[in-house]
Amino acid sequence: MRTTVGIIGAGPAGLLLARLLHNAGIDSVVLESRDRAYVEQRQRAGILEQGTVDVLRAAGAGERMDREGLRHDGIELRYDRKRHRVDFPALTGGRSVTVYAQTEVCKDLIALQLKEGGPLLFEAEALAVEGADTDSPRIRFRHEGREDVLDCDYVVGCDGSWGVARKAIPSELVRVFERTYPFGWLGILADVPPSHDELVYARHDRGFALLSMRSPSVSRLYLQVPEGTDAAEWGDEEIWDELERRFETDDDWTLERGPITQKSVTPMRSYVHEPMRHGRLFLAGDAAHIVPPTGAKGLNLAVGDVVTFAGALTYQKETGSAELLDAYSETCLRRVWQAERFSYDMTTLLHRAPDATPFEDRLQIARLERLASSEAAETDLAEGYTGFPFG
Ligand code: RFL
Ligand code: PHB
Repeated sequence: MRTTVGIIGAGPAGLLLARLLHNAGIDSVVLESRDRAYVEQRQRAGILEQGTVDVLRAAGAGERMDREGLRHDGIELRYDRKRHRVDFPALTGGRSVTVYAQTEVCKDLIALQLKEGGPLLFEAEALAVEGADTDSPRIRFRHEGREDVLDCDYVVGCDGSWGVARKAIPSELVRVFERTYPFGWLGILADVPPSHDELVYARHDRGFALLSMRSPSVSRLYLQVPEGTDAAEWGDEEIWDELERRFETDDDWTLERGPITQKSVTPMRSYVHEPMRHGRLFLAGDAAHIVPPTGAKGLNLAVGDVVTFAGALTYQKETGSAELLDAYSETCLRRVWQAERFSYDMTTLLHRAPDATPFEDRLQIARLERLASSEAAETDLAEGYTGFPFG
């Protein structure tokens, strides 16, 4: 098999990249180790930045998102039993975000790819990338019990945080920047209308809590839990009781309960792999960087990377110049580090570390009070949340 761009991974990064290349008249093959149902049902991100929405729409993948996605013009910060709303359009010159689940983005892109795009092979596991620093890199992969080779002009590793692509970059050229957090998120899906029409980010002495949603009838909620927690340790009523405590306010706001249909724990990590390119191998999305989910940035960063790659390759095709491809890593990393900073700030603003001192507790409250009383501070949050420009 041979193609122009070999793409490893059919998460949002790989699927959108295949779509963007198809629209630019560049052929590609996507190799995905899991089956289609698994990829379509993996519960993850929920928030699309304005820029991501614009890209999906322009790529012809926005039809259902435009019908079913929920536009959100703000979030609520909750602390000390008080509520403070951050109004995005007012602070950012009209920007907002959209609640449309990653599962739905993936379903839409898979359907389009199978209908109009190049090959998308499920249960095709990439084993290694070879010849990254030559003009003809290859992906060795296993599909239907056989080993095969995909010869490419370029390889893009969109294979997530545990992928194989980045292993093809010689370790002496790599720098990894990393931080783990001593807590994780217990996430639930519940068949109950969200108790608030916008997301609620709550700081509480017992730990962080987040109220989000998947649709007008399905809530998505998260609780900060100690690192290493097993979701099975938490009973359903116990989860609701704890959420209720952390969201409590002085007014008459109440949390509606409903049947919990899914429960899982996500660890929290910040990670950046530099560089994001070696020869003709490019890394995109979680394969190159991880952010803790507090800033809702992961999927949006993946979109930024593949938009940058598709633009650079198109430019090369049209002008013969590899200038933008050569600048890929630097271009992406500028945006990545802004998102790392933002996600770290949101995480440390709202989570309670197990060894937090009373001094740090007071500082968190002071930071929140500052956000609630200064338009400059609030604007900084609104700009970060609605997203930094691509490219
Ligand atoms: P993915 O989605 O992990 O996809 C990688 C794909 O590669 C496949 N793969 C391989 N295929 C072939 N051969 C191999 N050797 C392979 N190894 C792996 C995998 O099966 C998979 O299909 O990475 P991608 O495309 O870079 O997308 C990144 C996003 O998934 C991720 O950043 C977000 O989900 C992060 N995230 C959030 N991002 C947001 O922008 N907004 C949010 O609100 C948000 N909330 C979240 C999140 C992530 C969470 N978890 C579970 C980590 C909430 C949570 C709880
Ligand atoms: C989600 O809905 O899954 C979600 C929303 C906002 C975040 C993280 C996750 O910051």
